Parts: sequence; C-alpha cells; structure tokens
Amino acid sequence: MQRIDGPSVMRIDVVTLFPEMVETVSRYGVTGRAIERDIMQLACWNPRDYSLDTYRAVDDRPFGGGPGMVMMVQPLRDAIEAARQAADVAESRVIYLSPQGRRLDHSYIREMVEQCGRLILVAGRYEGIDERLLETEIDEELSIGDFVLSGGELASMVVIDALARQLPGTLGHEESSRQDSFSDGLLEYGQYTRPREIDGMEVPEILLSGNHEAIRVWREKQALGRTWLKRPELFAGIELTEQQRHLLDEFKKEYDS
Ligand code: 21W
Repeated sequence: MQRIDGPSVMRIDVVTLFPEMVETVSRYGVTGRAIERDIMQLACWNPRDYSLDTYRAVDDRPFGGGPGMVMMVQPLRDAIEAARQAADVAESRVIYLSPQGRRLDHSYIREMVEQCGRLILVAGRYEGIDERLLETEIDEELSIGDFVLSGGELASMVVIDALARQLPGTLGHEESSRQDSFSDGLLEYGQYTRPREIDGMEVPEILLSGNHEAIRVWREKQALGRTWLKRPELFAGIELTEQQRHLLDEFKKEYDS
C-alpha cells in the first residue's frame, strides 16, 4: 500500500536487556496486527549478547561512588551498531528513552511517523547509561512523563503502541485514528451503548435521533466542553474555528445554568 504521509513500512529496533518484554507488543491488539501485516517491523537487540566480558556483564559501578549500577559503553554501543547495520536504510534516528528527555506527546508521534521509517529505541536499566554514550550514539532523549519508571522498556512499548495506531492500514477503520483524542488537540466526547436506560440514567436523546449532522455537532460541542472542564490548558496549543468557539460558548452557558 502506498502512503501519502510517510514511508510504507516503519522499522523499529529496540536495544534492551529485556527483549521478551518488548516483544510482547507483537502478540496483542493493534500493535500485533501492525506487525503481523508487516506495516511495522520490530526487532530487539540485547546488549548482553554483545558483551565481551567473561561474565557477559553489561553494567558496572559508577565512578565517584553512589548507589546502583551504570550501563557500560561497550556492550550497549555494539548492540546499537548492530541495530544500525541491520536495516538497509542509512538514516536512523537513535532515541534514548530517559526521564530527562523531551516529553512525548501526539505531535512527537506524528512527527516520527511522517519523517522516519526507521527508529532505534534504546531502553536503559539500572541507573542509566554511561554519559559518553549520549554524546556519541544518541540523537535525542525522550521521556513519557514526569514520573519514575524502573527502565526504558515500558516507555518503548508506549511509543511503539502510539506509533502503530498512526500507521495507515493498522486500524480496522482507516478513519479511527483521525478521530482519536488529541488528533485535533481536544479530548473526546462521551460514549454510550446499550441499554438506553440504566438505574434511571438515560442516553442523551440526540444520540437516538438518527440525525447524523446534529449528532456530529453535539459531539463536537461535548469534546470542546470536556476539554474546557478537564484540560483547559490544551486550548493554548490549538486554534478554534468560528463554529467551535460558538459551540464552546453554548456549552459554557448551559453548564453555568
Ligand atoms: C529512572 C533511569 C531514573 C534513571 C544519579 C544520577 C525511560 C523513564 C525511563 C530510570 C533514573 C521515561 C541517577 C519517564 C522514566 C527510564 C529509569 C535516574 C539515576 N542517579 N519516562 N542519575 N520516566 N527510567 N538516574 O523513568 O528508563 S523513558
């Protein structure tokens, strides 16, 4: 399939001490389907396989003392180099998953999908990697939020999942990722399914009307209203249309009354 907004297949190499953990994404849901359909290719590289140490060590004590261990240069550098050489494309963006990185958001994911058919994700363990690797091997650092994880694997899986749903052909319905929350910078409208009434709580009448245009407008208004209530700071990053401003004003009036 030819894509207008990026390469036709995305290849992701993950450098990790726990490849089995990362590879589980290929067994489930949207990521599983993307890999099965060869829309996304995933390969893992274990630094331990590249360690030249007698005991296959990949970590060592930090110079200057202090708690924990640091990932050594040699095994990690060789694993990253093996990953680089594994794909026929010369250009690959090497991203180190780190609490000190730029914060992941939807625009970051879109950017990766649009300009990069090839990605190497480096997941750290212990207290992190030797600082000299950052200078020589890493193009950028990426954080998934301001909280502390025990390693980069879950973060790499978050990135892989978010990327997979942006690749055309991955989702059952081509439209559905465009309708995702954040694709227009807003939260989503509320959803309802059967039964029509439960414990006295009714489904909003308009959703039963069959009037598709009225439903679309109502949902847009709900999306705007919920964003205003729950994540008002999101409005700083988007520009509302005339109609959206009108709908949000209506929502606020109805909310106040
Ligand atoms: C957590 C590694 C804390 C290193 C002295 C100097 C990847 C992550 C991670 C981890 C430290 C992401 C130290 C959000 C995250 C990750 C493991 C601190 C110790 N001592 N996004 N440095 N949060 N975390 N280093 O934790 O690998 S993306």
